[in-house]
Amino acid sequence: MYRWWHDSVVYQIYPRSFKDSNGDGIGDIPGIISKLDYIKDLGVNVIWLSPVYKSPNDDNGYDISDYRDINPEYGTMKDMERLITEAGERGIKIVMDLVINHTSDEHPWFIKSRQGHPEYRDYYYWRKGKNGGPPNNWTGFFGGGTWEKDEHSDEWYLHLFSKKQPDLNYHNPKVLEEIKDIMRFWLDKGIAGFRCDVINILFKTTLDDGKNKLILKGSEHYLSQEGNHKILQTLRKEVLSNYDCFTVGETVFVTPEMARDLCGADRGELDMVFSFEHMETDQIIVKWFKRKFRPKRFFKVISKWQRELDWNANYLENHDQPRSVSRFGDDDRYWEKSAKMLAVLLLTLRGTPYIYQGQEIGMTNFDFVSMEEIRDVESHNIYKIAGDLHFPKWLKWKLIKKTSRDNARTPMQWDPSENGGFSEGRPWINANHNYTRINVANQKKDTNSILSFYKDLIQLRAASPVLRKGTFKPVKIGRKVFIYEREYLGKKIKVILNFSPRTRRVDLEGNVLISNYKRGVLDGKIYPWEGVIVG
Ligand code: ISL
Ligand code: CA
Repeated sequence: MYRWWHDSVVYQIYPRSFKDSNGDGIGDIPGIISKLDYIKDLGVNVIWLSPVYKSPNDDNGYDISDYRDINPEYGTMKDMERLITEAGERGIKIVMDLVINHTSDEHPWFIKSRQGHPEYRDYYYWRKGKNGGPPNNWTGFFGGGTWEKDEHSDEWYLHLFSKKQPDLNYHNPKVLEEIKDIMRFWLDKGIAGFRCDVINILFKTTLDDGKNKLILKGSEHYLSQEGNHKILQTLRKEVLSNYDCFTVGETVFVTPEMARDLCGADRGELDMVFSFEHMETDQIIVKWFKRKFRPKRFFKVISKWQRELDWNANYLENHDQPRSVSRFGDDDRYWEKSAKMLAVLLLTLRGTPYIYQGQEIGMTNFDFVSMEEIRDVESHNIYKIAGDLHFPKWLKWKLIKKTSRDNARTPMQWDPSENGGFSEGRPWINANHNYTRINVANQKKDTNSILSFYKDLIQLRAASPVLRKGTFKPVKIGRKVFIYEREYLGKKIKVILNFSPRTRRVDLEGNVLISNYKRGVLDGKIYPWEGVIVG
């Protein structure tokens, strides 16, 4: 059934790095409110807001210590309510980040649990150690083990992420009751749904040792388990179905079959999911070991997901991924052309497009030179593990430089002033020095800018039922050129993308609806890094 969010374009805001309004170097909610007209002008109608809840910021808000209050660094609950209202006045809905696989270890539930409080002990997984070590052999998402010993009780608690992010125990029905109340609390404030953090690993069927493998040992005991489906079905039935809202699940290691299972009309647990396979084509097993980006491999994965899943959540970057123009395009000689070409891909696929803050102006990977500038707990964990494995310093930095999540977390670049106009104070993380060249102010008035091109594409998509509702059919998956066709009620649109710095022949003619080169007709050639829509 067609819903309003099928027509939406979503803009993701990472609040810590978006806009600082009070000079403390930390982005905040009043800062976001001050930029609502900019977001409206871009043409998007949903904001996905990464966590703003109370948190000690071990994982920048993905470690929540109070789900019903706002991190004072970001503002107050009044500010949050004002954001929902003022966004609504501009026709923009707010989607919050629902992080329910784990809480912060500073959440009152965990504090009481750790103290052995009978009501809360079983909110988490506590187990005796084995042979003086942890209860099992599982390994975590941030590298290393997944158990932290608590001297007080001589037991260990489970954490698939950092040790300050203890996993909630959904075998205890009280936990799900708490989550339902939290979701109703926010939906009653008028938000339009949730981006659901690692939503397919909630239920740990057993805590048995995992099979021997290189990463995430033990994941066979918690990845997309039946208990997970039951949780999502309950949340859909008892909470979400009572509101006009949508959910997009972040589902690690999901396959198209799992995704159909999660989003299929019959089960209808989630409305759409972020998959990762297209983000894994330039890595070797884990993202820290890169291999050459091969466009053809990338196109094949994109095409597979377009064909095998009716509705995708399409993205090329987010707060966990490197910047797409640096990773899939050319952030040097063909910076503008390749950023625009990637925009054509994102906004012409079937599914809901998600634009990450700064992507619309072609922000690039950071220009940091050492670990002193890195803020990400994941990066520091990996750097330490590489050190324990006696990797030389140059290799440790090489692992981090291209893959650190901080590549996407440098301050949004608003203008050429100090720190890109993000803050009057010293930012919590260094700005990229290219803010003098790459910023909103330089691009707003330039009809040829990446920002203007995103606006044009978003408008084109809004006016085109073919792009919003049409089918997807691959026409050519070449080594560097990707051609596909969208079709709806007999109307066809072709998209041609050149992931290379060379002009190439394409045996296609037609009227150009939009291209990152100014031209009206397709003349059998596609230019360097060209993205063109022919209708
Ligand atoms: O880093 C990643 C992208 O390749 C993933 O391993 C990511 O850590 C994983 O998908 C989970 O991400 C989500 O949960 C984490 C949080 O650190 C991430 O920011 C969030 O997107 C724990 O809450
Ligand atoms: Ca601030």
